[in-house]
Amino acid sequence: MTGQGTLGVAVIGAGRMGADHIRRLDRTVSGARVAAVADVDAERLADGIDGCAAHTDPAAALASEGVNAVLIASPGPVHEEQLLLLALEHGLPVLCEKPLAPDASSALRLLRAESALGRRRVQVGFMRRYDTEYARLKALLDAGELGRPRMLHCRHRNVASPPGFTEQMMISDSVAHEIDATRWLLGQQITAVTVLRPGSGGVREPQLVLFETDGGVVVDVEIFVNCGFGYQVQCEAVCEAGSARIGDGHAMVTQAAGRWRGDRPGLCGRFEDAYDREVLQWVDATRRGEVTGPSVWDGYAVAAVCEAGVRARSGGGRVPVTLTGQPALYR
Ligand code: ISE
Repeated sequence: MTGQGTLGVAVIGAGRMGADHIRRLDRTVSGARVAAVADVDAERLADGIDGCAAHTDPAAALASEGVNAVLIASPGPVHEEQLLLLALEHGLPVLCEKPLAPDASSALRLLRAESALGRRRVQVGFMRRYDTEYARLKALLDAGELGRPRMLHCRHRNVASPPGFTEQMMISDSVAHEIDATRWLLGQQITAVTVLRPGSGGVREPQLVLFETDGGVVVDVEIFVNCGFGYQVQCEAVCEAGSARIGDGHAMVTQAAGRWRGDRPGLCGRFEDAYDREVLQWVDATRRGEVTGPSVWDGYAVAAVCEAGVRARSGGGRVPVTLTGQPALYR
């Protein structure tokens, strides 16, 4: 689709993220409508949305009237099959929630399939790039005012992880954001990963994940997915001539009885705007016939670093990351 008309989006998979995107497309983002939903709970989710078809089968949702783009929010392991069918066989533009694929070889197959097509169809949902604070930090680093970056110190803390969240997912689901943010902020590739797991026993956290980049920058990430005290995502860039930190955010500061207090937003509050901006920009670009956001190459590079991180976590020490050559389509 190019230019005019409302984008009819089929949302595939309507768990927490998918349901959130359905609401966003229906109520917040202009220029698009939810034309179909595919999920076991599709009837309920489509209820009340004008002209929205409900299916359990993604292929049936795709065939619904008025569908000309797809938002995939299903679990990572089924992304390859759905992307190959939807984006690469039917040529539909897709916004695919992270992870692009559960492992590097699956991501590599998608990379090869899209580059054989010779045209970008897929955007990967690394939404931190759409966060105002991250964007300001990136602009500052790009401007070079602080000199070259030497280190990034990142903290990623969740109040509690959902049921079924494994230790491996601390890397593939949570640190995946810092992997993408590191590559994007620095414009460099991650070349090695080390994971330190202090303590002993079952799920050991917080853990420290270290990246080395091809530009000589070292990045540390504290990942703590059951910290119990608040959602915190911080990043401090230490450069040759200064440092800059984001993520200290608080919604309101109260002063009373000789004390001050700041309220910390939760996951949705913290990144709500970023998700809105991500989906809005995807809709706008898709209507112009373009794909502008994080690419399948980014999704593949993150998957490769995650895989190295998972090996490093299970006793692999310092694990190097080797990427395949970057296809011309993504340069
Ligand atoms: C979750 O999948 C997210 O994307 C959140 O942004 C992150 O904070 C959380 O750790 C992940 O599990």
